[in-house]
Amino acid sequence: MSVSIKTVPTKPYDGQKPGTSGLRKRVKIFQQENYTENFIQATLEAIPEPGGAKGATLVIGGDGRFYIPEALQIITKLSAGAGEFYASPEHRGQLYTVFDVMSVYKLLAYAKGLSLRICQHDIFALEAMACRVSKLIVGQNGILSTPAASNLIRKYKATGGILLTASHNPGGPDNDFGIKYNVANGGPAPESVTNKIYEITKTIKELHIADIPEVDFTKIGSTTIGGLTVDVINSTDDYVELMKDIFDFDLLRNFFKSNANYRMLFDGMNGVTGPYGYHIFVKELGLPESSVMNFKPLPDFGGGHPDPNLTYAHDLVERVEKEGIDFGAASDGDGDRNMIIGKGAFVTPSDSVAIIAHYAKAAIPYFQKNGVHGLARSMPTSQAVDLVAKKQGLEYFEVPTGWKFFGNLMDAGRCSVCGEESFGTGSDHIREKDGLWAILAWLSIIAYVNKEKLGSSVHDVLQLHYKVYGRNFFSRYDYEEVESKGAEEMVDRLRSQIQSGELKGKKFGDFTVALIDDFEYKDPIDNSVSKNQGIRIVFEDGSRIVIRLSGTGSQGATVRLYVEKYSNNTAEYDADTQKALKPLIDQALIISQLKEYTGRDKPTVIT
Ligand code: G16
Repeated sequence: MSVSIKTVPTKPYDGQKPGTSGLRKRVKIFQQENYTENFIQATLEAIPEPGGAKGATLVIGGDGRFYIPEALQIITKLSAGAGEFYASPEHRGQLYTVFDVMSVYKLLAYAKGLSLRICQHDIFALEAMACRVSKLIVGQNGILSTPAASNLIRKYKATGGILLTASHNPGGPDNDFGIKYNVANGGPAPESVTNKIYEITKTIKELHIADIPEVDFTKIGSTTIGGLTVDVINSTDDYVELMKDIFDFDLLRNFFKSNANYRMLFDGMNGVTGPYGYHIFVKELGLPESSVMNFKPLPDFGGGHPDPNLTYAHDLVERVEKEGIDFGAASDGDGDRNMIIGKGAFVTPSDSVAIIAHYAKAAIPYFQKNGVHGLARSMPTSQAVDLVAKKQGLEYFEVPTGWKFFGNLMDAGRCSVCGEESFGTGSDHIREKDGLWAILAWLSIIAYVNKEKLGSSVHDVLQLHYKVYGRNFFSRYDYEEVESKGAEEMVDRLRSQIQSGELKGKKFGDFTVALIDDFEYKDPIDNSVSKNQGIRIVFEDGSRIVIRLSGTGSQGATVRLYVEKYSNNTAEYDADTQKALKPLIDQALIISQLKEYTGRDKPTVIT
């Protein structure tokens, strides 16, 4: 099939800088003329060497949100058109045919010394053929959870992937859309790539769009358009196969069978994990369909906010308490976050990673086979996992917020389990955090502790852990969509206090400041340095507060205030988190002057 490439003039848009995890904006912004096209073409151009987009295989999919169907067609047309752009920049603006197979044959014949006539047109064609994206692997209906996409990139040795998601942000015509690029290791692109994308978006002038009919992504199968192959695949199969390799599904099935009264409820929050959860819990583990709720991906997530925390997953929380369900779990819009609860028990993500690390080798076949080589957490995450690492004699790392920072450590074999306070938990089986993996890890732990002591609950697992390690009380206060100016001034003021050193040694209530800094991270593998990653105030008793601005919001600024206090007083292990942290939170508000700068006297979400 012959494909013609249209060269379309475009103009740069401001603000196409990818944040913590890709570009996230309101749908209406993405719908502006060429806004999405600019960003996609910039992404294709920024694909790292060797190779760049030339002959690339890209995994494409998203969380089912509004505007994905349109974005899929845009990606296909730009992928089919990208080659010409790279091949012949000096010929930009020309409209000509590429992938004319006859032209290519003629040129090859010419190269071999045969006397076939060849014209300039044929040379363009050959150049283009050598340079464009060669294959897209797309989840059926554009559905791929973020962890499933990471797995596919690794499994099929793809060049990278374009993920269409704004994660936990609400969807629909008036809400958010997002695009992020993942590299060959399956993880989010590092800053070197995202910065390059941003630079290209600032100067982009032309788009190179293949003039091809729309591709039908509803049907599984393979299509070839010019030199581009589009494989539409089943969205869940490869991922479920991976989970079956990692966990002992027979053991889990037997656990539920022999504990017929043990009830679990999974909330897909009408995000992408519904079909994956259904496949795993209902089809594989044999649980009744009533064990899964909100399992149909909807373009607007059913009007909900697909963020698995106590505020937004309130339907699940309510049902677990009301119906006395033993194990409750939820995942976010794109399936990389998770929340674990039990009757009367909420597992903070910080505790979750520590507990999974503690039981990894005992309860999960993947770690029995591969070992546990090191642990890691993001800076604001509580230090509970550090305690596990110390006890097990493992290396551990504190990285900035953003899953991309774990990638190098995992690739170097120095990190096996890691997590973030933002409901992200995962391991080196892929290079994204993985909501369903965390839920299966917890079910494996529950099955394991029940072997030792029948009837052990989520609450019991927490208490057992605190008895060994002590408890790191942790909470995060989010102030969403505040005015950016006030939020930035608040952070600037703290930064100037770091410079002046005026807070060091100062007493706030019962807390004396031991250290204040703006977190900086030097990657131990590639030595890259990431500065200004959050204000850290550590007190003499080891308690800490952290303040940073979110990199994932789409409107105004979101201030995140994190507080942590350690206790090894057994009498406190069952205490209410908010009560235990109140004195520290009060001081955090005084030190930051958050109310004065943002005008908010209450957070939007407390986790
Ligand atoms: C993304 C990143 C996470 C990060 C989270 C919150 O998660 O992948 O690493 O912890 O955002 O970031 P911020 O505090 O800057 O908003 P997700 O689930 O939104 O992709």
